[in-house]
Amino acid sequence: MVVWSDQERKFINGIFGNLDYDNIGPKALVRCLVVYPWTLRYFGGFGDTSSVAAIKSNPNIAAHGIKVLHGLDRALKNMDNIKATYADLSVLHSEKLHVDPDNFRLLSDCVTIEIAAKLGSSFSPDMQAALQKFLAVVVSALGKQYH
Ligand code: HEG
Repeated sequence: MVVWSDQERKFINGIFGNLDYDNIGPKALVRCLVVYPWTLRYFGGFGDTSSVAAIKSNPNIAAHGIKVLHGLDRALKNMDNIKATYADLSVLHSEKLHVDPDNFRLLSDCVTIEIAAKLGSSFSPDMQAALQKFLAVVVSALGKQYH
């Protein structure tokens, strides 16, 4: 079981409590799709993704970025039981969507980068450590149904 210190909980709740989901969600997903273009394969039905400009201005991609980021809310509300919290979503991504689980980490790194870019110098190393620990637990839980 994952143990969270009071400081980690404070950092994580502080980051997400002040987060503009509608801004960071699309940016993180766009970054993932541009930097790791093979992740585009799951979004064939989302409309034009033929260039960086098209990906950036695609409303379906933006909406999905917001949805994914809100997908983290359930972990925030269940910090002490993240694995069970993602059981259904893990089954969906593995058995229905066939998303390669390596991609969870790529997207979560893009979330970290966008949060860092937004927070600038106030994004301290120990805040980053708490955020990346949180995202690593989410990634592990999402990958659970694969093994
Ligand atoms: Mg996934 C659907 C969350 C990574 C591709 N993703 C969803 C949904 C949520 C979610 C909440 C909606 C589920 C539903 O409709 O019931 N995704 C989520 C999280 C993370 C993640 C929290 C990791 C941080 N997803 C992820 C990655 C890919 C991917 C890395 C592909 C590279 N997700 C994907 C696709 C769908 C979802 C293709 C279905 C989209 C649709 O057809 O509407």
